[in-house]
Amino acid sequence: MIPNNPDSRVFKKHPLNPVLAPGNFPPGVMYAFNPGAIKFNGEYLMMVDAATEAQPIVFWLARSRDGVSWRTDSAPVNWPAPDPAHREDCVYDPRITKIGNEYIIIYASSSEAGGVRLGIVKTIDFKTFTRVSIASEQGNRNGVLFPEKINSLYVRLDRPFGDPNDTCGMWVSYSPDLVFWGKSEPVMGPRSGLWDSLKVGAGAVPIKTDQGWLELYHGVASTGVGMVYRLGVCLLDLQNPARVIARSEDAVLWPEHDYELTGRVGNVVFTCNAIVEDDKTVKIYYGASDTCIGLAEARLDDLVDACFRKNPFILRA
Ligand code: BMA
Repeated sequence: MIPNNPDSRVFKKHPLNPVLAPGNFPPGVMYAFNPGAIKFNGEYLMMVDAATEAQPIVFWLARSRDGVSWRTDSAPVNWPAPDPAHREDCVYDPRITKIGNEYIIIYASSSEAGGVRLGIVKTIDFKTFTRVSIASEQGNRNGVLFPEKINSLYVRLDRPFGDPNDTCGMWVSYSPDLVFWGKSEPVMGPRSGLWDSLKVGAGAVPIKTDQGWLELYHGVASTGVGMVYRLGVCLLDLQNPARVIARSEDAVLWPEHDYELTGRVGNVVFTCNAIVEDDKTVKIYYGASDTCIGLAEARLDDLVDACFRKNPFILRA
């Protein structure tokens, strides 16, 4: 497929995409996608969803000096034993937030008996991982921890879906200790007629800017070929992140190439990370078709501007 005018886009996809694929892992890994990513010890580090044909997903680390060529560990992460109250059968979509010298990972903890909940695990060295909590009721995922406390409380975005009447939107919750969570309120929901009309959920760890918290989120539309996952941006109030300051009308990343259109689940681009470089370039390592990982880069200022941009083709009253 010939992409439409890639030069004018906010995000530029790397010409060597996908930069990490199942073939880079030891045999048995069939799909590698949706990593958390961060800079650690002067290198780029990804914690990847690694799935076997048999379905369960484990987390697997990959490291890179230049952010483009990656080497994978020889074995999956030594994940802590499940919480006795919630037996994990499967883990996925880790988001890594650094606070002080700790890396706090919020992920989807799924169990046949207990449904999908948010799990929290922390590490300081990416060798030993310590369980903090199972931090939600059944029916929640896409948990993302802000990089600093607001009004002395930890803050997270999440996506409750336990109630069939829920509109599958993004919420915010607060905690004094990463164990007890509350003060929950909705942030934003799907928008009828747009690319995010079915569901929206948090993506990357929010980036602090002068204009607000920049959040890269995923939006889903239901189409004739099934669900399509794209990425968009919004700005949230620095002191009250439930208040949306601006939200892009257009998606900033969407599936278009073969590796994004077909795979374990086709028509998906999905991010759990955004790395801000010193020169204010933002790198994201995005899952493509739940199968492999692409790299895309944007200028931080352009992402903030995109939050305010209107789509010229929408008919307005
Ligand atoms: C979401 C999550 C993601 C996945 C996406 C598309 O609900 O499960 O891990 O990438 O669906 O399949």
